[in-house]
Amino acid sequence: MPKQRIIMHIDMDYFFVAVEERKNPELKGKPVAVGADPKGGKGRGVVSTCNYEARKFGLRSGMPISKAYKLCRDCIFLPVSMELYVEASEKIMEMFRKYADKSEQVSIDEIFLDISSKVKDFKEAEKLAKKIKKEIYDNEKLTCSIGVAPNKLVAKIASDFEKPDGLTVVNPDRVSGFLAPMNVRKLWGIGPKTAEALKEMGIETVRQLSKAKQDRLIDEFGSFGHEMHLMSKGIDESEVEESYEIKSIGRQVTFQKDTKDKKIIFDTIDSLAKETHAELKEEKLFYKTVTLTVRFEDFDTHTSAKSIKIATDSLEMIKGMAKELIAPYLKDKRKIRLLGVRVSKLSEKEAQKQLV
Ligand code: DCP
Ligand code: CA
Ligand code: CA
Repeated sequence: MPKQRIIMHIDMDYFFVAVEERKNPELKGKPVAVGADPKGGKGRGVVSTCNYEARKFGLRSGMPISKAYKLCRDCIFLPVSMELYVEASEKIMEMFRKYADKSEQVSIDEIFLDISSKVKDFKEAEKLAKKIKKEIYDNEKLTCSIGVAPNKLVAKIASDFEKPDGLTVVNPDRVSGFLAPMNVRKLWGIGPKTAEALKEMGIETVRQLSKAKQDRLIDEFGSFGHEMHLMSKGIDESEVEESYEIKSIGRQVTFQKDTKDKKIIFDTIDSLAKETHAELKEEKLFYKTVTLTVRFEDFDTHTSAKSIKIATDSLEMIKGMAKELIAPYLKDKRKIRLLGVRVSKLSEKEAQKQLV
């Protein structure tokens, strides 16, 4: 029998607004939403998320901002500061990853950790989950909800079970009982349409689904019927797959003295490209986009980028593209203060090889 896996799923609580509250503690305890400007109820766009105080008024992610405004006039609406959330996310994710054999970040605020070899049993896993929650709170002043289970499917459902600031551990022998009373919508890939079709078959809960004949499900839903049958029994063998967290690699340098000297500029591009390329090779990655950053002596900063269709790991290409990108800036009267070279659209393989 394969070794019992222990999987943890962590999801941050009301993430965007939590980060806003941390920045401005006066927001705490008040209904707050992040999203488009409601413009007195006439604004367009949607709510990205809101805190639990705002949820009491019925506000939800994805809700039109005009409707949110009608539901709660006193709600504080903030614009989306994506960079702020990305920065917070990167820090938190790095903290989580160190506890896992393998990790898989699935969105800006959630991650799966395979902790099978890091802990002896589910009791130890629970202790680790508490430790992680404390560490995130102490260091980042943010709360999260954690689910621990024998697989990803159940861990994800468990993290949602006692939100916010929750911790739910589902031992292997508790899996069936845990899932049984839940609505089938909790399972992966079962959206409103599938749920409606199941309802017509008299199936609303996971327990009812687990009792349905597999053949009947396959007749109705094809191969997904088979997956549904497995999920209803709490079976999910999908692995925690390391995803590449590295989004870009680059180097920049501020000159000792602002310069317009072409030789110095080109030599600097060459050495920035070389360092960037070395890290790229180390990570065994390929890129499609090269971005150049130029800051002039008056701090006016420009970035421009060039992309190629097929991913490569060529050093010459980084140098060449960066030099093409610098050309228009060399015509400027001002001296250059800082130069940066960055590669992005990273992948693990060359595009050509991916086709095979
Ligand atoms: N988000 C978004 N638009 C959506 C849903 C989410 O912009 N329709 C963003 C804002 C959220 C973040 O993604 O803060 C994470 O989404 P979650 O679904 O995990 O929701 P929250 O973290 O906001 O709340 P919860 O406490 O329910 O997890
Ligand atoms: Ca969340
Ligand atoms: Ca989430």
